[in-house]
Amino acid sequence: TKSLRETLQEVIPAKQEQLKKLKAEHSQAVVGEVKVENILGGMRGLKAMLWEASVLDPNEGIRFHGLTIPDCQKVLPPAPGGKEMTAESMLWLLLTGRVPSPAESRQLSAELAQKGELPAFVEKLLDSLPKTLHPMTQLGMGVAALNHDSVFQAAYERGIKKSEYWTYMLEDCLNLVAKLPALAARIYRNVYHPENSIAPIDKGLDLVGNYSNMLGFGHNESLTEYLRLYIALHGDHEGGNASAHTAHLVGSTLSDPYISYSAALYALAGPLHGLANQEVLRWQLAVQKEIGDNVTHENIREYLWKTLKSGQVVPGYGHGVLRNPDPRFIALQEFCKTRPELQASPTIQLVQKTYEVAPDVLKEHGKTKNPYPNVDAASGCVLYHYGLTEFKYYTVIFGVSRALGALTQLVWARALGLPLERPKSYSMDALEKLIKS
Ligand code: AMX
Repeated sequence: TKSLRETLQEVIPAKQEQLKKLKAEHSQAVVGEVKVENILGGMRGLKAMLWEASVLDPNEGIRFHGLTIPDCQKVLPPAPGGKEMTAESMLWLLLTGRVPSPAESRQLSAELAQKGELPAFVEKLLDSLPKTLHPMTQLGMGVAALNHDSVFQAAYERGIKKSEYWTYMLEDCLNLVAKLPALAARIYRNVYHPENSIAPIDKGLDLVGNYSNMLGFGHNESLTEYLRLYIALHGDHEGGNASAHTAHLVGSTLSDPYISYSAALYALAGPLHGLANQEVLRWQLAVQKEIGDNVTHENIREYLWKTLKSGQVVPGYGHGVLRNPDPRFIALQEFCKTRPELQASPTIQLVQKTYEVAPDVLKEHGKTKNPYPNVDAASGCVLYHYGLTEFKYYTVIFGVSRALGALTQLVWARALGLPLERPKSYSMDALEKLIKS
C-alpha cells in the first residue's frame, strides 16, 4: 500500500515531462479559433484552459481520467459495508489518475478523519453568524478563515522553491477536504437545529460517513450511501464551470487553497450554477402545493409553460456544455430505483415525470441548446425524502463535493508550474476596430 503522497510523487514527473514536450513541440499548433461570438457569449466553447482530472464530452458527459461514471461505480472502492464509491476513492483517482485499492482508500479516510476537527476560532466565528445568513455565505467565510493555518502561505513567506509548491498545496488541500464536513455540518446545526449537539469525528469512518453523522443522519444508511454517491459524482466537471474556474483563477495568483476555494464557493452559490438544486426543489414544492401529490404529465406541462412564460428558466435543465441528459442525473435516478421507499416518494416521482415532459416543452420553447436535465434536476429530491428538507442548504453539500476536483487542480497547477491566468479583454470599440483591421 502506497500513500497518496508517494503515488503523486510517482506520477508527477511523467506529467511534467508531457507538459514540457507539449510546449517544446506544439506551442504554435492551432486547436481552434476565437470568434466574436465566443467573446460575447461568456467564452462558451473556447478551448482555453488546461485541466487534468476530468474532461466533459457534450454528448456522453463527464469522464474522470478517462473513466465514465459507471466505470467509476465499478472500480472505485466503497466504504466498508457500503456499495457506493467514497469521496476518498474519487479524490485519489482525481489527484493521481490511478484507482486506489480498498486499503489505500481506507488509509486516506483515516488521514482525513485525523485532520477533520475545526480550529476553535472557526467554530466561534460560525457560531456568531446570524441564522438568517445564507448557508453558502457562511461556508465561504469558514473556508476562507481556515487559511489562518495555511502551510503553503507560511512556507511561501519563509521562501521556498517553485518545485516544492505542490507539496505544501497538497497538505493544505487535504486539510481543507478533511475539515469541510465539520464546517458544513456546523452550519447546518447552527442554522436549522441549534438544539442538537454535533457528533464527534469517528476515526474509523470515511469522510462522508462522518459528514452524515455530524449532520445527524448517520443512522440512515440509505441517505449516507446517497451522500457518498452524490459527493463523488459532483467532485469534478472539468475546468470551465464557474466554481472550478474561479478556484483555478484565484489559485493562479498563488493564493492558498482556502481563499481560492472560498472564492469558488461564491461562484457556486449563483442560481445558474450550484444554487440550481435549491431552485429545483423550490419549483417542485410549488407544483405539489398547487396540484397535490397526484401530479399528471399535463399538470407538469402547464407548469413548465407558466415558468417559461413568466421569463424564468426551468431549473435543473440545460447546460453550458452538455447536449444530452447528464449521466450524473441518470446515476442518481438509478440509485432511486434500487430503493422501493424512494420509488414511492411523490417528490421523486415528480422528478421522473418532469423528465418525461420537460425536454419536449423546452424544445418547443426553442431557446436552450440543451433541453435535457442536468444533475441538479435530481439531486435534492432524495435528500428531501430522507428528511434533509432544508433546501437552502443543498448547495453546501455541492460545495463539500466540488472541493475534490477544484483542489486537485490546484495541486496540479503548482506541480506543473502553471502561470498566472490572464486572458485578454476588449471593449466593444476596441473589438470593432479589431474586426475592421
Ligand atoms: N429554461 C429556460 N430557458 C433556458 C434554460 C432553461 N432551463 N436553459 C437555457 N435557457 C435559455 C437561456 O436563458 C438563453 O436564453 P437567452 O438567449 O434569452 O439569454 C438560451 O436558452 C440559450 O442558453 P444556452 O446556450 O442553452 O445555455 P447557457 O450555456 O447560456 O446556460 C445554464 C446554461 C445551465 C446556465 C442554463 O441552461 C440554465 O439557466 N439552466 C437552468 C439553471 C440550472 O439548472 N443550472 C444548473 C447547471 C448545472 C450546474 O452548474 N449545477
